[in-house]
Amino acid sequence: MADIPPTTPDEAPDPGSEGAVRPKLVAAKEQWARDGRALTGHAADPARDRLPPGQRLVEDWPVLDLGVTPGVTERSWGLTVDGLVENPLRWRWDDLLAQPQERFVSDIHCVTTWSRYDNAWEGVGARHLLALARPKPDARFVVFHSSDGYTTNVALADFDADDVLLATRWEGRPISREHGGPVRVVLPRLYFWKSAKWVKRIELLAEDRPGYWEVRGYHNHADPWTEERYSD
Ligand SMILES: Nc1nc2c(c(=O)[nH]1)N[C@H]1C(S)=C(S)[C@@H](COP(=O)(O)O)O[C@H]1N2
Ligand SMILES: [Mo]
Repeated sequence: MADIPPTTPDEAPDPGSEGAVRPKLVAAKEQWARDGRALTGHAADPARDRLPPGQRLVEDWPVLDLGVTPGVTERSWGLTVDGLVENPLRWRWDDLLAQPQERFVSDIHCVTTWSRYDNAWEGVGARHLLALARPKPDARFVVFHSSDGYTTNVALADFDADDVLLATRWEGRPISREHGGPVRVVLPRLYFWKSAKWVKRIELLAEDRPGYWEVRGYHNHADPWTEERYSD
């Protein structure tokens, strides 16, 4: 993948963001990737097992991010869906709320080994968004861009699933700012770093473009059931 231009790792955070990227945290996570931390060498089957290999169950909900917290609010939030789509979208908060709202309960699996069961999410379904935006025939990849400067990439086929949401609510309450509110992606079948907090742009592409962790040793696909934690 050396010839694929990586997403600018440090897209500028939006004005009004607080904090700064924590270099020690980034260095530690890069080291985990080099060490192959938490790899068990076993796969598991989501049809039979609940906990993916190498994971442990937690009851609380840890906060994990680069250390930059955007100041985005419902009033200031905006989303662009662009790139290879027939109908680019530009939504403000009211446009998002005007869409059909879906609920989905799913488990979180973070590559740092915690998993959390039964998270009740509410928001707009990725399939609904894609039906409005209409990907062009050559669109095959998606990059999520966030207000803190973070990016992450997935295959369009992984975004285009019935359990993927642009989530605004968790357990019946607005998603807190530290967990990516007002709007975050929830893509439960992949490790949680693919679920962009504070999402502001969804870009559809013909070629894949690795995001922040994907250029720092983390797996491009990130299936927890086959331990796609790190790139080779
Ligand atoms: N915008 C943004 N989204 C992000 C991140 C980030 O740093 N910035 N970190 C990712 C990682 S590594 C994880 S594990 C989850 C953590 O989400 P949480 O803090 O709500 O648990 O968010 C993911 N999405
Ligand atoms: Mo993570």
